[in-house]
Amino acid sequence: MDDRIDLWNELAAQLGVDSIRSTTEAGSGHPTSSLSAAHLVAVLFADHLRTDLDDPRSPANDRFLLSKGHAAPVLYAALKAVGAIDDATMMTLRRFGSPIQGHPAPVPELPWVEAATGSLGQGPAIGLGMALAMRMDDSPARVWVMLGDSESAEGSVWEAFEAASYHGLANLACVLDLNRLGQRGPTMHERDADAFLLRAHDYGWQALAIDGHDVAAIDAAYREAAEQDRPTLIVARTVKGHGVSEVADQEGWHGKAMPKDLAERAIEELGGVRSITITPPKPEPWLPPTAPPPAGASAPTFEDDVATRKAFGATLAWLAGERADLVVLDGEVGNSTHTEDVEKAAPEHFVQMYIAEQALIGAATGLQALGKTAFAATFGAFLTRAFDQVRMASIGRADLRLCGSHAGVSIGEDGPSQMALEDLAMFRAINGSTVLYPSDPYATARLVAAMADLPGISYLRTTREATPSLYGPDEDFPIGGSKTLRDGDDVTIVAAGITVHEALRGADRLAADGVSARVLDCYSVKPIDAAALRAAASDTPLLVVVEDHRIEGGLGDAVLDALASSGATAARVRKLAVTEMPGSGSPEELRAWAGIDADAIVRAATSAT
Ligand SMILES: Cc1ncc(C[n+]2csc(CCOP(=O)(O)OP(=O)(O)O)c2C)c(N)n1
Repeated sequence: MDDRIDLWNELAAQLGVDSIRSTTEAGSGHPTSSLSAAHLVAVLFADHLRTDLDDPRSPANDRFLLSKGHAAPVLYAALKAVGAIDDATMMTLRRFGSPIQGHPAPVPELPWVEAATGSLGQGPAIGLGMALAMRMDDSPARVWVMLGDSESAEGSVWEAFEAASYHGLANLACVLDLNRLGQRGPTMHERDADAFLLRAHDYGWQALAIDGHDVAAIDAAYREAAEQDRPTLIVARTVKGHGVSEVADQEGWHGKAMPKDLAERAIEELGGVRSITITPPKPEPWLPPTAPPPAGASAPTFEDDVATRKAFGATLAWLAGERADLVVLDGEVGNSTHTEDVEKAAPEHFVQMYIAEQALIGAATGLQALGKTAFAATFGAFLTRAFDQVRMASIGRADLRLCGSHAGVSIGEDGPSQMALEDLAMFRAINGSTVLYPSDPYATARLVAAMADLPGISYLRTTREATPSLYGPDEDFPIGGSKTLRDGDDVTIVAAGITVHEALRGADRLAADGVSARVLDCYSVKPIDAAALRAAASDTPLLVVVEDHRIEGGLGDAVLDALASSGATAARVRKLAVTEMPGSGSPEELRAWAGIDADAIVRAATSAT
């Protein structure tokens, strides 16, 4: 044991020294946040984080998530100590083109990092998703999440805590680095460990406090966490900048690299540069469960008028029988989004996350990191409150399938608090995203099935009200495509989702007046069918783009972007969209009020021709 204690202490000193070396070389970074966590990380990597270094993505491996992602130098130092990266690579911290970025991000060169962190408060929910994935596969692996104390003011931390105990995730532990200081000064609770212990107990966690620089106590706490029948919080009392007397426990040193002379003194005080290498413990032998064969059932068919949200649920329920890796998460609105169809048909593929959208997206991110095909759904309006989680998932190269129901003013009487009116803009802005907005059940079914195999962040927007089928079960809906539902050469009406039905009504009325209108169903808002739009712009003198979304950033802007980047066009473009604050009313009244119904389309088409 004494040998181990010496090793852990020496390793912690090395992690601290390496954090100082890399940040001083970079001229920026967070050495003091790394020093407070050095003993905690050293004991974890040396004796508790069971990892097959030859197979970093093995589902049998334990996972470590640095929720306080700014302490990345200590993570990179630990990866060096286990031989995953070399010293030279570690020393490229924060350099242009280096995989050793300022905050951890899962780039191909770093398979040991599986989620992006650095926007604080997100690690616990991602860890929860990973722990869920492990439990679904009966894996004996565990998840360790390291949190900052100032970070723990984030509500998203506590959303995840509550969900983790509700789901009985004994394979999840969080280590809270209670170093008293945040970015600009002391935290709300400073050294009050009880503030966190009591809260964790209330949330159904096992919780204990230790001295976060006493390696024997850390080891004992990690062992205890692994034996619990519930998730565990270890509150570790630490000192920010520990071991370096000139900065320890001092304000004003957060996020600052030490100048060279101070770094030299600090390294000397910590006992100098070391080159200890450690071999992490091996994971327990474990074989992934054999996936049941696909049921081979046919995709759902639809009769009468069916809302696209209903088709979404029916398609997922079918997919659950075809794909063992499918997991569907609900934000306690499954009877609205229709994910309840999955809960009924295949409860083992369903996870209830309740009204905690940040935890919903975080958990989906963790599930997909461990190989699950995760779909998450709630009202489109409510996904906006998890936009940062979506943004971070995209930085983390996550494959997320998201569905927002109750799009636009068309939800009617419930009023504006329930209306998704900014969601297209939000999801279009995500790097590499796919944004889909089907107008009928068959388009929905095809697009949902396609989403299951799409990389990156994909978003499906669904409609509350029932709409007639426009297509048959054999119609294809390639991503990036569109459908020409009417041909014409006086005007092109570009629509998606609910406004496709208004566009068809408008086109019929225009036809009666002798105006021939082309109707494009742009079910793929991103990527958009630029070729079809270019053709429309050269064939017809006017494009009327109509959408149930705010005028900023939605379909209209997608059309303009496509035309602008494809070169000049002779056609004029008019955007019909929501420009003022809606209230309650019937869907028809609200579409008329917003100027996005058939009448408005006819007016726009004829006043300009
Ligand atoms: C959501 C979010 N808000 C603000 C920041 C900026 N920020 C980076 S580190 C930090 C302080 C973190 O303090 P703490 O969690 O106590 O970690 P420590 O560095 O003290 O270990 C802040 C405010 C951020 N990265 N994410």
